[in-house]
Amino acid sequence: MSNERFMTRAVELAYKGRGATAPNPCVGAVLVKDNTIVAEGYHTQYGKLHAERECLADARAKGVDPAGLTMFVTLEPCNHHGKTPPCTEAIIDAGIGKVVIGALDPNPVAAGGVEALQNAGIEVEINVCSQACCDLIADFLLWQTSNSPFNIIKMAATLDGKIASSRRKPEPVSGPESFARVHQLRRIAGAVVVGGNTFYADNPSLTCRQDALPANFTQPLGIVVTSRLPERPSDFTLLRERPSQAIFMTTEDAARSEAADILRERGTSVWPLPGPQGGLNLSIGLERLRYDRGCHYTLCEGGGRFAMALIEQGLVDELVHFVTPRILGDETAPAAYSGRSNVTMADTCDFRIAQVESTGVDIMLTLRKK
Ligand code: AOF
Ligand code: ZN
Repeated sequence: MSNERFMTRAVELAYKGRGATAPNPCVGAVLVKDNTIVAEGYHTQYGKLHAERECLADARAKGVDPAGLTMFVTLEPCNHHGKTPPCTEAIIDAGIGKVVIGALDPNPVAAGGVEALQNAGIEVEINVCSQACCDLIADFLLWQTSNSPFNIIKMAATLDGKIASSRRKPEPVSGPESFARVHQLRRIAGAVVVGGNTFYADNPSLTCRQDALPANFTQPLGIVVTSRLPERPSDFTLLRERPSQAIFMTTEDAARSEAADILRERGTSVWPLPGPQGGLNLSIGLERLRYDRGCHYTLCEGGGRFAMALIEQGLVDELVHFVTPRILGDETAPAAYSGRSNVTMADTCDFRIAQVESTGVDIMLTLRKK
């Protein structure tokens, strides 16, 4: 196996911790002997052992002597005493011969690992699969440098880019495997956000529905972004079943209305958002979700206009787009991204494909801003 294959496995392991490590990064590590992976580890949860120590513990449990072996780790080993002692120490003490690193640590407090390892006589190679390893910690970088949650947009569309039939009934577009992946995203999300059109047309519950949810699992908050507040909250599943976990982000005028008071009496929050000409400044709403409600990840679902508004406002850190091999062929059916007019190819919003996965009969594209 090549360096890239080993690092790809480390990246895959790291993603298992996604959601649980916030606001720290997801990190994965593998130990290689004679061109074979002999031990693996990843950072499972905030405050717990780092990936490198998990990997060394796995080696010990399997009776593997790490001395002289090569460790592949997605992030530069930390060189500081934080919640855990420096990983550089553990690597040096274990007698590791070589360390291959995916991305350097952007956290100035923990950085310096490369130098510490080299000073101890360990061979170090950096930037192996660096794009994948940087993508892996894009959330961590954002949390360190801004007040925003990491915002994921989810979209599922037919080959012709449609998200529903023109009857707008809430029918599944993609297959069950894609649906399961969406619920994995809802599981890590502190809040699931939809636009008013989707809320009124689909009456969504915005919950994570998975078989193996832990008993203490907290459902994501349900957020509705709309200038129009519901008059009869009890008509809606979200507001009937968990009113205090729902938040309406709306105009300053609507937030002063009687409908807003009715919602508040039932325990639902109504947050006014500033915005010119009826448009809402969503970045303020998202930041408030992180700061008032501790949401590290937000998941925006549903609504082609809503998705386009987010993209135009630069509020997409990750776009998860499912393509299902079906064609509607109806121009009047709603499109995955809509609401603009008179645009030319010079005005496109451009992305880079970071990952392509098969989810049953569908394809799941993970896209990043270019
Ligand atoms: C992690 N997991 O596997 C690695 C990290 O507060 P601490 O002690 O957990 O340290 C967090 C810092 O350690 C983090 O900012 C990052 O720079 C570095 N590496 N962190 O949470 C890991 N390897
Ligand atoms: Zn560490």
